[in-house]
Amino acid sequence: MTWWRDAAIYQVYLRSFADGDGDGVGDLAGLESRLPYLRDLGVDALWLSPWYASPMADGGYDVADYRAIDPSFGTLQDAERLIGEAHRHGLKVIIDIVPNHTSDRHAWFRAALRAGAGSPERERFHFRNWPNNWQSRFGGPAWSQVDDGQWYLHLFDASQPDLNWDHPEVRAEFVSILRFWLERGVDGFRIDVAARLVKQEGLPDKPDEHVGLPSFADGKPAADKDRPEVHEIYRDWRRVLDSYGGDRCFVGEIWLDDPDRFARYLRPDELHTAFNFAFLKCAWDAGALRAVIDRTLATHATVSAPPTWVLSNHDVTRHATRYGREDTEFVNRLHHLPSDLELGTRRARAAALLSMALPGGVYVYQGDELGLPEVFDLPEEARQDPVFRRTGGLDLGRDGCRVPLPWGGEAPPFEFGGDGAWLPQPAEWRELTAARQLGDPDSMLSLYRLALRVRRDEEALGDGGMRWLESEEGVLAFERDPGFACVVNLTGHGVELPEGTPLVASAELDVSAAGRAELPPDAAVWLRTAN
Ligand code: TEU
Repeated sequence: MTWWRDAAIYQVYLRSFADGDGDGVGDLAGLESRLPYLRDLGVDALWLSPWYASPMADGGYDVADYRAIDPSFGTLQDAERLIGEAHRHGLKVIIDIVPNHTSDRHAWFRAALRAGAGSPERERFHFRNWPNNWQSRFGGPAWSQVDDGQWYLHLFDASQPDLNWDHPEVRAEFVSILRFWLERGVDGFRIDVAARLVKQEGLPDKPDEHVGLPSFADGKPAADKDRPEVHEIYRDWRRVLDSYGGDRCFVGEIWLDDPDRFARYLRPDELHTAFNFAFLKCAWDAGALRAVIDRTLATHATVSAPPTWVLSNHDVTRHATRYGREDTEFVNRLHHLPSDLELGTRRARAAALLSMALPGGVYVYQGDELGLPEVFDLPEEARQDPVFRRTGGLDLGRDGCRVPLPWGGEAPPFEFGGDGAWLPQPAEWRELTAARQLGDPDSMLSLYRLALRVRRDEEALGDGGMRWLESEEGVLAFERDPGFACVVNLTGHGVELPEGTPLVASAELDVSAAGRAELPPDAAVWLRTAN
């Protein structure tokens, strides 16, 4: 049994977490000062979004130097201290690795620009004399032209040139980068766009490529995705990782809809875990959720990998907002749709209990524990996501889920640090600060703290199996041994609970005169059952 099989992992989006030096941008000093908060929240590990030296054209997913920390976050020494301090607080540290592309400021890309067409320096990237029809995931063509007329491939922003993974130097370099950080004590890596990296030889046109807005509906193998050779890379990486002891792990960011293709990444000699985006994308609907849960468990059983349960991250509209919409089907474009935040919050509370009760690991994106909603009305000049720019504002992009955390106080920046945060926080967040919620037993934060503590203490939770209990339509009820049940009510009316003692409830239970407890709509409860 290893920690990553059932860990609660908290995603830190560093520049929006806590600002230690007062420049309005989160940093390592800020994170270090909040480690007690994270320990008390009850999570087991942190996943830090990229902290490397970067021009921040894509929030750090554009890496200029994989062995240096961005000065806005701190120094390499600060990072080493952070790893040690996190460990001292009982928290593992997973860092982000971005192997599909570098920044255009990376030494290799600068050398490639200087050296010119036909040079060996250009072979580490995908330079050609003419583009193909591929589109960027952020909108617009996936090719940009350089001064001498050649084009280079970028599946994301033009500032993120794709590396050529057929090049032995690229492969060797990433093994060396993994070693660099393993030697500094990191406990694992989150692999950015893990199914990409390798491209089909000759970079042929894609038959079904369409010009348009970015989309998450890209779950199919293609010339630029899920190539068989990518698995060789992870087998190599796994050997390297395992040589540092068996307790470190990989988590893959894999947007593939086909469960069998997805599971191939989780074979015993590849990645340990991957984000469950099928769950993240699922509507707030009992039938749909049950189908996703069943499929997830079946898929992971074939490879003995633990599932993960993810509700939000730094790329998607926050789930308190998504769940408050009339139609909770996941939408690709992050446009503002009307959302009832009270309803969304009630459902987010229930979803938290559901995700933490299911077998495997669970992810908490910073701010989930405060019930933060998506922020739509950001001033245009504050927006930084390249998606916003590349789509000419037709897609608002992802800044709205990256607004800095409100820690305390009555007005922005809510003790985030400094005079103002890099993205302005809504004034209403005074109701949602961590400080205020700590003092309120009914707050989202109090629910997360209680549930994570129970989850940690409760033998039945975490890794293992589950069994559906009989229930009426619209109710999810399952048992985890021994004697632990979770019931989620997605109907529009109260439902009678099975016998048992409530341990954690997302909403107040109605107790009838006859003594039987009723679970209100859009609520969940954990019960200690008789056996
Ligand atoms: O995201 C990969 C990705 O393809 C999507 O989640 C992307 O955000 C979406 O298609 C945009 O509409 C990863 C990172 O999580 C993301 O933040 C980075 O921007 C991206 O890779 C590039 O490194």
